[in-house]
Amino acid sequence: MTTNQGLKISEDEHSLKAGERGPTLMEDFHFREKMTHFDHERIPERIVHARGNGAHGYFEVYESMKEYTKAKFLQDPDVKTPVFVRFSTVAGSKGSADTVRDARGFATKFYTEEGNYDLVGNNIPVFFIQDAIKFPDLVHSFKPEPHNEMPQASTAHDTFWDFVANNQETAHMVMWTMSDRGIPRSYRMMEGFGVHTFRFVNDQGKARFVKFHWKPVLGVHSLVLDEALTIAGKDPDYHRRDLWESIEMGNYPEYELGVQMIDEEDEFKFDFDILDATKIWPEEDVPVKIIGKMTLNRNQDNVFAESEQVAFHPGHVVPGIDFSNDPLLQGRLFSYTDTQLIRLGGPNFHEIPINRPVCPFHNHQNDGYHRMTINTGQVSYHKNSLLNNDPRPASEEEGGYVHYQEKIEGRKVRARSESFEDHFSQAKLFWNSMTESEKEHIIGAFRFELGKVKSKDVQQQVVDMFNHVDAGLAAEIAKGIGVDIPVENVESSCMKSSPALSQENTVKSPKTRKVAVLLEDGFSYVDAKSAMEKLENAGIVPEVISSALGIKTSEDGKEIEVDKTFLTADSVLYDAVYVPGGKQSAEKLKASFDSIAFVAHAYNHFKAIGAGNEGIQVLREANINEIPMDIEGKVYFEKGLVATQNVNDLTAFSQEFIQAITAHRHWSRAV
Ligand code: HDE
Repeated sequence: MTTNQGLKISEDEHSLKAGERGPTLMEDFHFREKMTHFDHERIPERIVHARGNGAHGYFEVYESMKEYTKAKFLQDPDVKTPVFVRFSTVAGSKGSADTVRDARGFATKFYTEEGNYDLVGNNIPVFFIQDAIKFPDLVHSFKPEPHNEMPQASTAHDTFWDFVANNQETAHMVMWTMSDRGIPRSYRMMEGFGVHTFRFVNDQGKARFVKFHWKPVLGVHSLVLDEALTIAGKDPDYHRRDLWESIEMGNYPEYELGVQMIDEEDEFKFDFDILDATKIWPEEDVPVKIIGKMTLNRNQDNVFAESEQVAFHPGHVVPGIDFSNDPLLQGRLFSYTDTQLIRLGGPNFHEIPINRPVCPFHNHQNDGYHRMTINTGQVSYHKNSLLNNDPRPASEEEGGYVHYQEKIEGRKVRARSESFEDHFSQAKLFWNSMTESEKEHIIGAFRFELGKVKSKDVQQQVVDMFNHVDAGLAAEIAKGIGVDIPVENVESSCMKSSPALSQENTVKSPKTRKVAVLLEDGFSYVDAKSAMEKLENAGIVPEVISSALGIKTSEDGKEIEVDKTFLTADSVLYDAVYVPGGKQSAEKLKASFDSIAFVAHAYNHFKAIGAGNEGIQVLREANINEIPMDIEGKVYFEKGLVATQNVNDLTAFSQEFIQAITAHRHWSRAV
């Protein structure tokens, strides 16, 4: 151990004192250095997206995208481009819970040989507002209210909904945040979207409009609201833990990159403006071309050095990727560098290891706070003769970035195009695309959020606003929060739906799902062990939960180690529950409030539940009575409940159970 000057430290537990019981001396440089450094450990948290965590990985393109873009990292399937991804919530502080209802940030830094490219996206493909000048207002409205700093990490309060009702361009994104997308099951199971319209430019100079999509290989899955709220207390780190543990276990998160492209000539062919960030390009109209895959395979070494200090910026582009005139994007292009200057303390944040390009970089920018590199020599300006004009700009052929020469004509006005005026058609499109259970969740979310709003007037304004989306939705919200059901018929006439928007149509996979196996002494070893092995073979992760840590012994004297207890675990932290047989074990579980609550909550949260032999009685004790008494020698499978009685071979049971887990949730279950 040394001081920061490299001096070896002989002692690190006692400050230097005048006598053993005397005052500390000013000359104690070691104490002063240690304490001063500690006093300065914090930097300002991000104004939005403060709560986040990341991982390293790589990106590979499936086939050359030369026809569409000259971006080097999209040319060669043999090239692995290193990436760092930071996932985040938007509203909460750095220490807030992961599972709050919110959009999630999904920011990717590609360390390409042509410089860093940042795709700074969200898990929702649209945004609340259309023009960046409104961003400070939006953020002020959803942050804790200034007079009492409440509530934390939540939009369920008056100012946010007042903003919504008075800025109705928010309608579409509000539908998304009130949907299941607002409470993802895992960072590994959510989509990412670049949101804005960007441009691809190929080496012939031909440009196309492009939108970026990340599609998780495990599909898009969510929690239910009650579960998300409980997890916020039981494990506020739920999403970062899930990401960390998956990578540690070798279950590397994977996302395919997709692009939607529109030819420049087709810019005006749509019934929405493609520059409007409150609009999607429905996938059925503009297909998503899958072009590559990102794999996250390495956890960070130090969260501060990496997640906290990483500086993303939508303006970090490479040749072949350019901007559009989306007024939200244009404003972002200013804001991100500006925020890093205060957050990271000066203009040299590109020298922080996580932000450093992997290719060489040199220019005449010098000095400033925290300069790391030592610029040598006499010359720090361009053009010069003393250094033979070095470094000099590169031509386009040499890889120099040349902005796409879009022809612009117009008058300077503070205005918005009329083509940005329709706020409700796509909100309705989203609603039309939901299944019945997804619609119920949206209604429930509105009732929860607006139920916490104190102003009756704001509540009524919001209901009246969403009457423009769907009269049935507005009426259901109104009933739940005790305001008037609107009578005016102003519902959007949009009849379209987009199956790609419903999570019911997503990829379903059992891989990496967590199953709690509840048992006590006297459990059936065959039930527990052989089912667990089969689950593991399907990529599922079972954990044994019991009343105490240590070893549990089966009815035939075999041992199993307990992973967690009813005190340290909870059903909300698992995707499914399994109760193996064994008379003594089942009796003890039946007599315990904790184990009964565990099973009952899993049932109420629509999760797969498996039970073998006496384990079925534990389900009955939890008031789960669907499983008939006479399943002797058979496997029962209905609404995510899978049970078996006196069957020697658990293959069929395990297969059904795995299928039930794969389904994610069983909405047909009446709760
Ligand atoms: Fe951001 N946003 N944003 N944003 N944003 C920030 O930059 C901003 C927007 C997004 O993990 C800030 O470094 C403006 C849309 C992510 O480090 C700040 C506008 C989308 C992250 C900022 C938007 C995003 C940020 C705060 C309206 C999805 C976290 C700290 C024009 C496409 C990145 C920081 C990370 C962070 C400004 C809207 C995504 C203040 C002005 C739309 C994922 O610069």
